[in-house]
Amino acid sequence: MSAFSAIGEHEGQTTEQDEFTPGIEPQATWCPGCGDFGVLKALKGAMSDLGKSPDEVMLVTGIGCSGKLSSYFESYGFHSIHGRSLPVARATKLANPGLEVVAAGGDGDGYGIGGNHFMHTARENHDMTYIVFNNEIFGLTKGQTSPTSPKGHKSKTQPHGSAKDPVRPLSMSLAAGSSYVARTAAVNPNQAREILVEAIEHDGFSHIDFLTQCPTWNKDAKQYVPYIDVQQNDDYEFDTGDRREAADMMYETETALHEGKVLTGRFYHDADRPSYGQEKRSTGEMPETPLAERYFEEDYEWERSYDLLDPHR
Ligand SMILES: Cc1ncc(C[n+]2csc(CCOP(=O)(O)OP(=O)(O)O)c2C)c(N)n1
Ligand code: SF4
Ligand SMILES: [Mg+2]
Repeated sequence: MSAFSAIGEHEGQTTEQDEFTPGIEPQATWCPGCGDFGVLKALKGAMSDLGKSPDEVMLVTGIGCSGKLSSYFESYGFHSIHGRSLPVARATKLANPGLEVVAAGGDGDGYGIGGNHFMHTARENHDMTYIVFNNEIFGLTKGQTSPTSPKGHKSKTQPHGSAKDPVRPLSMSLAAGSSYVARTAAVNPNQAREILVEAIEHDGFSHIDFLTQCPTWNKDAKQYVPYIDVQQNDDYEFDTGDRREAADMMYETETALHEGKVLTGRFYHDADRPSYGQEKRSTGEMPETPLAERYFEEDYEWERSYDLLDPHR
């Protein structure tokens, strides 16, 4: 039995064993009922569906309960600092384009302190998948109001209720330039797994707003059930390839969430837009041999950027 069986697992339940379960910390220590378990399970399932092995994947996380994902998932990993998973993920992809890069963090991490990185990584269409665990709260630091907390939400930092309108993550993502945008929920594991497969396969910046309930610090929050899959429901017909239709659907979805209706699914997909790496390769600015490979060549002659500049021009 896992040494961590008292936390997050029921007595007698065995730890799931697969190639994406690390030997060092096989059992996640999130609280019982935490939505983060759903993300871990869906990610393991998606990687297995795609036939990936741990040494083909790099998972970069921010700080928060969500940031622990990289400890519980077997692959290359980097547990970075609050709001900074995306710059690390971008550098990784540029240095080693062969790696499947996934970045993950919380709503505070990605839509608050790391909002600037989110906007520009989407704008530049870096080829990676970004999972935002959206529990509408700062979980790790014990329940403060986050950028996605609904207006009026009471917490230790906003005891009279938040006076702020929450951010609209899907609309923000589309406006910034993400080429794949979806929302799923931990309570919807099959859809989550399918969406993750699509997002990882997409060549460009894929953003998934992943609704994850926090039963410990956000007791007022919905558990995100019942949910509606917009692709499975005739009331929601729109073209995920049409920016205007996608934008209208996203706005409706974000408004509905705070009225208690949970809409999930694929919202936008532009399969034609070249990724940042493709753009750079087409202009000859990306080296033929990736930086990660050159690093191990002992006699490689390194160029400095100032060597490329003509000072008299
Ligand atoms: C620069 C910096 N500021 C603040 C913190 C403190 N801090 C750690 S996690 C966190 C918020 C976590 O909330 P979220 O990103 O939503 O993740 P969750 O725990 O809900 O998964 C904060 C404010 C920090 N670690 N670093
Ligand atoms: S505090 Fe909330 S988000 Fe963090 S592990 Fe517990 S239930 Fe999950
Ligand atoms: Mg959070």
